[in-house]
Amino acid sequence: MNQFLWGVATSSYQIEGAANEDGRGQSIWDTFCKVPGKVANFDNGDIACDHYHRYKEDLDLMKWMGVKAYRFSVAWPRVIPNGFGKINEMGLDFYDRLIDSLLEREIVPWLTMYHWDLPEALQLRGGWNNREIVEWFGEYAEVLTSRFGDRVKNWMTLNEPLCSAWLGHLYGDMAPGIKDLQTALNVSHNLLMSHGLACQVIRSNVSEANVGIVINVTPAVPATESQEDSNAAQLVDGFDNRWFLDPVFGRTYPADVIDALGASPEIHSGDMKLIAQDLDFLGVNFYFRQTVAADQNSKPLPIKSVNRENVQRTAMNWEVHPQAFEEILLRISKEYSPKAIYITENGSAWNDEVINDEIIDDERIDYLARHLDAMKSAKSQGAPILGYFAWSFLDNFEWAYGYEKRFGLIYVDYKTQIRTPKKSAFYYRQLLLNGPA
Ligand code: IFM
Repeated sequence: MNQFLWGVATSSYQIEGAANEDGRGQSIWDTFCKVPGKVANFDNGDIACDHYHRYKEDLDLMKWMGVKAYRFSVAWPRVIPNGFGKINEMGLDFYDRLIDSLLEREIVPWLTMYHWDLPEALQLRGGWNNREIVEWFGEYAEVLTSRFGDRVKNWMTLNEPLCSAWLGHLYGDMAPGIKDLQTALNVSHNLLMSHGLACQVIRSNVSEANVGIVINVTPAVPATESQEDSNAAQLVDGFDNRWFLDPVFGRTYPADVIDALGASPEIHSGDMKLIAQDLDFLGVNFYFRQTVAADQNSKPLPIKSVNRENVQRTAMNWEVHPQAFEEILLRISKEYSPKAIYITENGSAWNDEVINDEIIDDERIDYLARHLDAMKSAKSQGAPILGYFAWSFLDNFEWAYGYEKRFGLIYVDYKTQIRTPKKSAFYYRQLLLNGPA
């Protein structure tokens, strides 16, 4: 594991704050947070971890931890407040400072272009449901690559398109809070086409670029041995995993899912080719596995989630199952043959408590250790895994859960903004300093 890349990850809306400073435009999350009942405690990202002002202190902590790479995202409305057209130089300046400060500390920047904070101005024009967004995203990619491409070589187009499409447009649990199947399907397609175009822009503007997309994979297992439940698990796998992996790796959308939904995205000639770009790596985000059963009364798919009993669960109520991580890494390697895999997110939320200025988060350490073992095992069996980014560097705004759920290796006291490394941060540091076995 000598050349293995060890890092930490965050995203713009979850940590930056400074939502109304230096010309930043509004994002769909600023709007969504104001909708009653959508976000716990009416929390929002206005201040978050105040990383916009405290980034140097944060990068010093990263350096102390010994990480070699930092995965962050750019807030589209901070750099192009209306989504296209006029550029906000002050927004670009912030990321210049961030990137330069990383390089000064010999931490390699890994930049995600889109981690869910769409400019609200674009949402007013239909957002991801408007095919024109492919061009808007292309323009945004031009701006980022021409400004940062001299110093940033590792690029990720989208983070977890599933969440933008299904959680944002089918279930309505995330911004922009739409609940419509056809919209969600078109959104998934427009997201993936935007990814395709952005890859082309990166390749043409950045020398020696390392280009990928980040997909969250959630294995689905049947609740019982019945054929019906096994079919249900297969469908959920199709909807959650294959739907995004298949087209990115040159296939069509999964036919079994389209049949079961009785609906398909609006696909034009040439679209699938645009999506299927040659990638240098696949970013894999993994958190848990899901158990599902057949349910003929459920829509849009005849499936339901089942709460498996007597299993360990995180504060998100997600089942802890490292073996599922190993299995899906091996499956992705075998079925899609990515040139390289980076684990771009993996981590867990627990009910952390500060006692005598310490946070003893043994459950997080256990989760981390067992998932790293699973990853190493997949790697030793041939999965081309080249790096691991812990989610998350800091406690942060956990979307609909607000600040209630803490995923960080570093504890953030949101009243004082004091950062305190948890026991897991010391564990990760030790692991990186000793050079993991
Ligand atoms: O906090 C999120 C992140 O923004 C995307 N991946 C999952 C994390 C935990 O829910």
